Amino acid sequence: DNQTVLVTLKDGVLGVTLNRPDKLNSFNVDMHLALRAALQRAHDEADIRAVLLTGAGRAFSAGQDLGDRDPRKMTEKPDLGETLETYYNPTLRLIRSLEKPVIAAVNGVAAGAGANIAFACDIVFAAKSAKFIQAFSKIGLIPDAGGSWSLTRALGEPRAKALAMTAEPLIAEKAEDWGLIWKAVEDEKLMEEASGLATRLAGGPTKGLGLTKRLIQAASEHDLSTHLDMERDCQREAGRTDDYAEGVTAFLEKRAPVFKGK
Ligand code: T3D
Repeated sequence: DNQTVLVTLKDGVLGVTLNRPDKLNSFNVDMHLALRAALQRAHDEADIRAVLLTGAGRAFSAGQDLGDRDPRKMTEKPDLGETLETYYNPTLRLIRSLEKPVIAAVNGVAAGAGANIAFACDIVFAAKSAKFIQAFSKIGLIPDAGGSWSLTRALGEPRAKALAMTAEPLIAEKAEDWGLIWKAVEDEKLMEEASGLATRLAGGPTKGLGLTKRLIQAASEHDLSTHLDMERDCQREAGRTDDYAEGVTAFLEKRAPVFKGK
């Protein structure tokens, strides 16, 4: 079976596994399209309330499949702007615009666009043996898949520049210390922890979580006053959900809430 992305749906969690382990889950056109279809499905189906993204084998993803970029087999120089626009950028936009939690379980090395796709996710767990590599500078490229944006926001210019220019591997525990990911966990606990949280969030107040994502992503674009207006509007929406009524009722009845995601 040569599916480049494996998809499961359980307890409201869409499990998405990048599946080209022999190539360290590097991206070819098939894998791009399959990942995009899975993310689009998460947008379209109300019973999907969280996404869990991981990789098969020993890597999360080694970024672009460089076998598909062999200059010795090309007659012209490639237009990589076009490939970003056609393949990487739609995926990045789908992850960021999905108003449901997207959790990454980084099971091994995440290099190039592979690292930056992980950083685009909402909550990133990484196995302690995993490392993140901004491999681009080794081959003369710039950090793409949102990396020059997400690294700078999370780390500030000094660390973002050094990671990008040196391509030095960043180990999972340091990525956690630096605030680039949520948690580095023991390798054997990775999937248990990440899927445990995905399942918990999939049973959460999906609308409220989605509005929370929207607000936090917009925060750095706004001044406080503009953002207070946005919080007002989002809270108005959250306050009208069935889940809010359920949350307060459950609190008053001293029981656990049962959220329906609307
Ligand atoms: O082109 C565009 O559309 C623009 C977009 C660009 C986005 C990008 O992501 S550019 C960056 C591309 N990625 C890289 O430059 C990373 C290349 N890979 C590595 O540096 C290393 O493989 C790793 C640090 C990720 C892992 O090292 P290691 O020593 O654990 O494994 P390895 O032996 O290097 O790799 C194992 C196999 O996977 C090997 O194949 P083989 O020899 O066993 O048949 C290797 O060639 C293959 N592999 C690893 N990464 C890629 C790859 N094959 C194709 N493309 C790869 N990116």
